[in-house]
Amino acid sequence: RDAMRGIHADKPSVTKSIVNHIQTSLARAPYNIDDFGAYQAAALSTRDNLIVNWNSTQLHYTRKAPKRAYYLSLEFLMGRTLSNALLNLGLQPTYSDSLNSLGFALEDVIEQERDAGLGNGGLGRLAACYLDSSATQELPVWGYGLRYKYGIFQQLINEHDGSQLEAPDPWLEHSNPWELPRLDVTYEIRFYGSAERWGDGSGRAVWSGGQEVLAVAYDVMIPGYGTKNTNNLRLWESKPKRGFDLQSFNAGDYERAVETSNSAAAITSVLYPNDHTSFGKELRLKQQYFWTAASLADMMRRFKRMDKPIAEFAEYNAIQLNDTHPTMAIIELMRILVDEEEVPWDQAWTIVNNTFFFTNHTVLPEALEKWPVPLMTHLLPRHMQIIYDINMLFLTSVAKKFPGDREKLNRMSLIEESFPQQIRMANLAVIASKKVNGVAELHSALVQKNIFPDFVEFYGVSKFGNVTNGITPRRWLDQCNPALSELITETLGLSRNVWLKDLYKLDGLLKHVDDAKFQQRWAAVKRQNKERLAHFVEKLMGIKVDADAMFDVQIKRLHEYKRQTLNILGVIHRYTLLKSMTPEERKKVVKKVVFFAGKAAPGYYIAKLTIRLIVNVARIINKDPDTNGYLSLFFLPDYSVSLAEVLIPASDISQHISTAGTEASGTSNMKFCLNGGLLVGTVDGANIEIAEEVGEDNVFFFGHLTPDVEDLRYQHAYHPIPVEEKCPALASVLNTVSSGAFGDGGIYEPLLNTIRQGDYYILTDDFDSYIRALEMVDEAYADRTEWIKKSIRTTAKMGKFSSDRAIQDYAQEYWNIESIKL
Ligand code: DL6
Repeated sequence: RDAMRGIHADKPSVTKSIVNHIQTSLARAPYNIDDFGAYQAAALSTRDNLIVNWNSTQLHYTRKAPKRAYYLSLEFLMGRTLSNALLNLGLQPTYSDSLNSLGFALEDVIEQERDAGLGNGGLGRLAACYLDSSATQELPVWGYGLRYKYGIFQQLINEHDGSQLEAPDPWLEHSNPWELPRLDVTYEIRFYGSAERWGDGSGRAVWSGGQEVLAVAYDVMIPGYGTKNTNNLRLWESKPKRGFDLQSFNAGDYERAVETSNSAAAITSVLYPNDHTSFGKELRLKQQYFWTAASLADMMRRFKRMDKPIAEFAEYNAIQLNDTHPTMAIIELMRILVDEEEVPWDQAWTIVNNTFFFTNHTVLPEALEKWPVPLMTHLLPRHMQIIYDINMLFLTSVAKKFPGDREKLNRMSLIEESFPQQIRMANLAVIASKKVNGVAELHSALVQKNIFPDFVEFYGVSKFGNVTNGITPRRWLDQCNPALSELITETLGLSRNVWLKDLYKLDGLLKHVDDAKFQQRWAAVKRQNKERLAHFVEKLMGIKVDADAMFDVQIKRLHEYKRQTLNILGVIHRYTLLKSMTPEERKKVVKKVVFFAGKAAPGYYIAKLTIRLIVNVARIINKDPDTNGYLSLFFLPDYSVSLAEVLIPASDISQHISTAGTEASGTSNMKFCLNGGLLVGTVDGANIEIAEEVGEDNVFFFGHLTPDVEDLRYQHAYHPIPVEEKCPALASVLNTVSSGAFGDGGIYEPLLNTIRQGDYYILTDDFDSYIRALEMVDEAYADRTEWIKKSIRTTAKMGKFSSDRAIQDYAQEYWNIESIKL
């Protein structure tokens, strides 16, 4: 049947299709092809298969005309596609066989693919997991994003001083086999110009003039696992509407002639490399409007083809806002409804209110987006009018409910009365959305209590909810850890298809926890993954890594709140202790290899200084003959999805040590635990729910709790106690760094001073209990059998953290959509 549908599913037809692509698409001779050529041909052949399923799915959705959900995200951190596509199509063994017969190994071919790095970190990777789960659950969900020409920058480490350097990521340099350019799907997007109100009380206006830019669609196929359903991620590229300005060209002014076309193309040229900070830059607002306007025009076109009355828009469309970045979509939908569809204002607002859903992903105030009113007025004059109108009506209703409470009006207003005035995008997202959610229980509670308390009071608590994040077990177990997946399948006695789609089935491992043979096999898989990582590091850095040692991993964006600084100071503490021991004493210490990886935003000085400290501490420790064999340290450059896929299966323990109440959820914590790694962490984000599932005796918790943090900060600000007094162990580590043990200590003073003065992220208060937690980790690791049991129990209880569960929560509780099987 597959062959009849045009799918290459058996070895002869796969081989034939690969050879065909080598000869035709690549115009090369099959005997003269390298691994990269083999990757290109295998990818094109896989793409043929995806296209068949994708076409049938889209046709099926159009025929069935169900309610659809759209996931609007400025970031989709997809990583590599070939291995994932083959896994989801169930064709990995066939392609492996075919490539073998052509003289290639699938593993080497897969390695040739460049990561699609269209995201900064957790928020973008979450979006990618949700696409995988939506397709797997056969839900009619599309993603909408931007096709950045340059993804997240490439991170290099300066050989001389150990600091981070950034280089561009031209990921589209070689053509991208996973996208389908849709030159037939284009929209004209306007910027600037002027807006004239009709003045008839209808709220309508005409927006004209300014600059028009073309949005061109590129479709990325998203195959579900174990289903033919293949969803779509539509990414927009900006192009000039007309080639270049011929008049200027003819007059000999070539620079001017290409100026407008360059400015149009610039909109989608690069991903902003900051997470958790908003800088209010014009180009970023242009990106946000360009993307949301093109996406809404596209949805509207699709809806109109259904021939339904416009009043029913929200019955057929749900739009999820991934953080505040897509909030302009709200205003754009109002504009389309009121100005173009002539829907009365109140009815338009009701439609908007039933269409949008908003997820908040951080409590850090610097991430709450605000746009200067003068910038919005200049760039999008009609949208500014609409924002004023919404605000006026909203504040009237607030004033009615809370008469005389001016302070409340000030706080809830969409406009902040600063100089210049600023538009508060989070407030706008809340008032326009049907539901607002956080991404883990604690975070959702903080969203209600600390970020939007006035809105909870105004609307009632039912508007606010929680959807704890999840991860796809296809990529984050089966694909990155095939040996463990195999062992689980065999032990559960279930087909892989079953438990990978119902992760709660992992629970069945519990009855094997005490089986010595199973424990040995479990340990052997971990060992194999550690050797793979050791090999990788040796190849990359030329240093041998002892796979017998405990592997301790912290991989995430560099940020003060994530406290990589606490970790590196802990490493220095351990190193100093080891140095002070006799050789005999050292032999009793658990051997440990510490890995860090992560990028710092290019303008984030303190985060970059932390990287520099880690790299320079590593240089000293790794060549110290006294401690060699007991402690080594690596900073692996250029963290990416693909690097995570090697690191995560190899970890014994991973660190998730944010100041309590600052990490919204975290998702790498889930990935480590799913792969049988244990967790040392604070009582924060999803760590809490992981501990609830796996049992607190399988997690190493430490540190102050969220309610203490405010008080401690107050204390630091008004009654500071010197570090020497509060935490002598930490003071001694800080002095070691200052004294130049890891290169010129003066360089690190600004970093150390964040702790000595103010200590906003409360390292002084948590250091002792952090070190105690690490000691407990050492003790637990010394008893290998108990450790392995903990590891098995942890994996067994990870069912809740599948992104399939999370996406079902959204589908049922928020979007109200149903699956439709192809
Ligand atoms: O929800 C996904 C992810 C969480 O797991 C992390 O805890 C959180 O820090 C991250 N938030 C962001 C915020 N960026 N913005 N805006 O990336 O979201």
